[in-house]
Amino acid sequence: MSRNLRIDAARLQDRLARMARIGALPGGGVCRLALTDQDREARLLLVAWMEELGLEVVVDAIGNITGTRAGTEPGPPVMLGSHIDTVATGGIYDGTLGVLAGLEVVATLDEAGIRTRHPIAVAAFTGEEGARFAPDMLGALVHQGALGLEEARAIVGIDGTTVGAELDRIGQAGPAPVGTERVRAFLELHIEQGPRLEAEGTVIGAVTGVQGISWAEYTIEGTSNHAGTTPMAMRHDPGLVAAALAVLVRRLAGEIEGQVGTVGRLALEPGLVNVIPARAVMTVDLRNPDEARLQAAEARLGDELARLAAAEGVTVTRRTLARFPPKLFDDALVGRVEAEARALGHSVTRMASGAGHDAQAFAPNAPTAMIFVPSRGGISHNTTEYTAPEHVEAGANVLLHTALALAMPVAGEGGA
Ligand code: HGY
Ligand code: MN
Ligand code: MN
Repeated sequence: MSRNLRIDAARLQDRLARMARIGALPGGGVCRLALTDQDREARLLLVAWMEELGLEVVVDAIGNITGTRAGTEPGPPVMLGSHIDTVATGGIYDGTLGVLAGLEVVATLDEAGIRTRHPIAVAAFTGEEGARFAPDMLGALVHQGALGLEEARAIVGIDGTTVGAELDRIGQAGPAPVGTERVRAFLELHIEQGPRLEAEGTVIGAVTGVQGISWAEYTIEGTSNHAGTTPMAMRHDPGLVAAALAVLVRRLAGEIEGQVGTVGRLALEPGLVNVIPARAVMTVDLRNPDEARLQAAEARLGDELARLAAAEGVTVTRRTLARFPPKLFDDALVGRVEAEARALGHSVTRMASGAGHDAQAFAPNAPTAMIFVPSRGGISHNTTEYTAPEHVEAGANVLLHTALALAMPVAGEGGA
């Protein structure tokens, strides 16, 4: 009977629309940077929805929010998690879809009167994006003990604040301990944020893992001087080296298989038309599904940057912001996602994730898998991010049935 169970698509769309009003940008999209007032408002709404659903809500010391639906047996939950923080020019689906679809799974099971042997938990992790406070997946890493609480609280953001100060300021440091909770399995529904599913006309991605991520911040110090009077041979211009580094990042992406590279932030100081910069501060995001190739890209970039800096007579300081090797998900659980998608009549393909996700923090400790749905035009981290309602519904139904299979419905009850 539970095979016929389906989520309430309109209710899920209503929650997405309500959440999208928090941090809404004038032209569309949202800005809910981690631990800002907008993030706090979203957290309060999420907790209110969890309480309406009768979930046992726990907030841990790094601000991760977990709402748990009891099973007939105690024990580690099947966790459906993602994030509700966004980048500054974010869409309404990145992260938020996975958390609200988790609530929809709970509401659907409640309506059908289905109990499960194992608990089902819905989780929203602090600071997944890493845009304000690096690294990304910060809250999930602390939750799983891969990053220490005090180390995380001490992280300084792009605006000079710290995680701890902002967490305390918005009153989101909870009583629950971190680092020790284990789950029975971890599932994350997420938009693909890339072009593949749409290009192939496929509705569901059964995600096999996440590619390696290397984030670094470079501070390049030179000699500030007059733009008109300083002979070119006398210059020590960090702006030149920064520009050459950005061109190098693009070149590496063309030369190393599977490599992508991005310069997302670049600031020149003092940043005036007639002043040779004193300093350039920039970020480089390198990713590759293959660890050896990612290391080769890092080494090539380091070597060429040293040569550029020596030639221009500037100094370079590198600060690692995030570094994750590629992570594989649980093959059997990926297969389960495929099977549930097919049973629901959806096309499905196995694929790797180009983006980082909270799921990768759980992969070493529990069977973990992700479900992707298409992003229109492959666009994300952009206010025009969009996923069609039928794809939202399909993904949430795959999440429902995969979660139900893992949490094991109690026979003979409700829709079971
Ligand atoms: O950058 C990422 O891959 C993720 O969106 N945090
Ligand atoms: Mn995300
Ligand atoms: Mn994102």
